[in-house]
Amino acid sequence: MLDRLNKRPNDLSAFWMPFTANRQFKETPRMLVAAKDMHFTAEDGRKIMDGTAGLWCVNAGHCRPKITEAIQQQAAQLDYAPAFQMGHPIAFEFANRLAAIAPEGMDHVFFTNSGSESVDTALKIALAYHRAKGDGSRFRLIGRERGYHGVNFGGISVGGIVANRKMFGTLLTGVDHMPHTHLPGENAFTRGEPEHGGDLADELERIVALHDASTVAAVIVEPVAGSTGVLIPPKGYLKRLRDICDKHGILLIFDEVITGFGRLGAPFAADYFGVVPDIMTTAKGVTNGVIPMGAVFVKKEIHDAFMNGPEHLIEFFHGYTYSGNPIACAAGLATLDTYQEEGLLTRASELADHWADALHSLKGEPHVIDIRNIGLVGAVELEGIPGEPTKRAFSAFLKAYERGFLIRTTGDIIALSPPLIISRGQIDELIDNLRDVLRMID
Ligand code: PXG
Repeated sequence: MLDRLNKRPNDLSAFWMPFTANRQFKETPRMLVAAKDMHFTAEDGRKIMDGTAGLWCVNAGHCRPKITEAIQQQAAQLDYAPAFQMGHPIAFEFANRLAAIAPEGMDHVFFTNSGSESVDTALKIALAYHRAKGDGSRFRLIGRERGYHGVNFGGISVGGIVANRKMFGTLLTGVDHMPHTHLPGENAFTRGEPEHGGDLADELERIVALHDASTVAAVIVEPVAGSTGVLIPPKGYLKRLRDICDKHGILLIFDEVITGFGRLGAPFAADYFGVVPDIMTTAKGVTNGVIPMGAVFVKKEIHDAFMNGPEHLIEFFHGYTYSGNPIACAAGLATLDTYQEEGLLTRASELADHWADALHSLKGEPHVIDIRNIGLVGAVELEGIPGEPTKRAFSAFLKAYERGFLIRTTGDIIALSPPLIISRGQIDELIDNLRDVLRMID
């Protein structure tokens, strides 16, 4: 019988792996079999430092006892309860606890199972909200180039990553995109928020003028774009988007799937930047990445707009079999306890300077053309090999893994987002390793 913890299954073919070069991976698999705090264990027994909190989700580090126990207990007590027209106490408790740490006024929480579902839920709430208010001509959704909002149809429609869109037909109609804010010429090697590009928010005015404000329902952006290589908003940019949306009665959605739960050093990016959206999408860190879950936060006014018709009728025709799943809620409550007991929702602010110093010490190393940082997020952009984009960064990824460090790459950008429990010494270890790797690759 297969010992699942310790042995590689001998046939890798059935599992069609997500966002993976399947054939290449299956030739030389990289298998993880255990994890604790800052480290994975690979199947050959090597410890691998997690420089990316899994996929930006394991904010409290791995296999935290409180979360593990909560899941075990909940699975033994109430494993599942129907999500529609039935309730169970901890879903309400968890929603209350989330609302209590959310930016002011974001009082209501809709549960999903992933970031992609949170995004599609948020877009549907935005459209239905305007209709509920008798403003059904507001049907347009505005995203941004280089935006990542998951992989469902709504998310790829407002998203701005060509590879995620081009294969999949016509997508949603009535969508437009603002330009991205990445200005490598002006802003290279900036620590924190870049000086240049705040005025790119005015492109929203132009798009709104083109379509007429009366047709625009919502604007969705990642406060810090993660997946396309850590694009940090220029100074004043988000505030300006907020003002333009307010002026035209357009809802502002922040996709905080990555930035939520302490990544920037405040509970949410909305807190960090002092700009509160109308709807906020989250997932990942909501359960420390341990159980799939997402949560969409909405302002009271939006929620209340739905609570109008006859009381026996369903107000919002939307939801998932696993919305507010008991085990996910138990994991989420224990995650919030862990974050709060250890001060993790603000710890990145204490580490941010050390993190920035360490990262920016890589300036001048081979291939490095830009370094960006905010909170406990960093990006090191490499010059691509001519005619072979992505190859150089991927070889850095492979070399780092060989040396016991997990990093992420997107294009020729290396992205780092370690668990928020990382020590200063471990930051140095991670960056020193990356320095060695940069010196080793072609
Ligand atoms: N919105 C944002 C802003 C995200 O970053 C999603 C939505 C979708 O979440 P789900 O749970 O459906 O995957 C994401 C996901 C990477 C990477 O390395 C980023 C994500 C997922 C996997 C890898 O940049 N972000």
